[in-house]
Amino acid sequence: MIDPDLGRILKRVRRVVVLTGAGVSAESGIPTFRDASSGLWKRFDPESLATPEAFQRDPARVWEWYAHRRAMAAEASPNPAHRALAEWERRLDGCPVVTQNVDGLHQRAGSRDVIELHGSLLRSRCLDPRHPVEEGADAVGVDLPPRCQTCGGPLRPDVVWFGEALPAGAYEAALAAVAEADFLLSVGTSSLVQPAASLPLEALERGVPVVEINIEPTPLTPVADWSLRGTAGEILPRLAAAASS
Ligand code: BJW
Repeated sequence: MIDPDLGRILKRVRRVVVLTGAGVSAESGIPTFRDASSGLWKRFDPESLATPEAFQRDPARVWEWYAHRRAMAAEASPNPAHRALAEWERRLDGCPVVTQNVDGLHQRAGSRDVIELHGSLLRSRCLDPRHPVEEGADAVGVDLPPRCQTCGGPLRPDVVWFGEALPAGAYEAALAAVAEADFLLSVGTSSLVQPAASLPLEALERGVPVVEINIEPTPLTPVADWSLRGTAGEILPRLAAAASS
């Protein structure tokens, strides 16, 4: 049951900006980062894997983790949450998806306007930024780390590790999307990692309604206009349907 006030707002929205995190892909079978029972980082210590220093120390170990996650992403399919957003985009004037996920599932569901804040698992790049990014490089079954076709140096996943800057222009594009939106949804993110976690706060400062969808409370919960408790795959299709009814 959707709150009647929220239902009324949904019927009027024309441009929705959606911030997504690992929880959106959980129902596709991809473990989240910080969930107590299934979080990827209970089995793999993030500090030893998702930093540039870790890669310098032991690139093969870091690649092992990413090769495992690439294989998981390749086997996964978009779930009802990804599909609801792609369908919603077709009916609105705009529905940019600002994602912290690196699995490519929004694009595979059909979303066309996707801003990847933390890069993509599906690409690799040389430590030398002048060398071309390699699409779809497959780290499975090759000696790790895979090697740059230009210089033979070690490739790294084209993702953003802690302490690294976001891809050029990505955060600015996300801020511009927030500035143009009349509604912001924050879905399946723990709202802990900056600067992504600041986007809903930017929207609130502009008076744009903010709705959170999460199975657990987060630091955004007390300030969001609505915080809907449940899975993205259950709630997003209902919100999208309410918007078009
Ligand atoms: C469901 C569900 C279902 C489950 N339905 N919901 C102190 C203060 C402020 C900032 C900092 C600080 N110290 C350091 C920083 C900066 C740092 C940061 O934010 N750290 C915090 C941890 C404190 N940030 C950075 O370093 C960023 N860069 C930066 O700041 O650069 C500055 C700079 C400028 C110029 C030059 C140089 C530097 C970069 C951050 C990069 C984050 N990278 C990672 C790895 C990406 C690659 C990879 O995938 O391996 O990104 S870390 C990890 O966290 C990953 C995620 O995208 C990101 C966010 O996680 P997310 O998506 O929220 O997942 P979870 O697991 O945390 O939460 C899942 C949620 O879903 C939970 O709430 C569940 O309840 C819910 N859920 N199932 C709905 N079915």
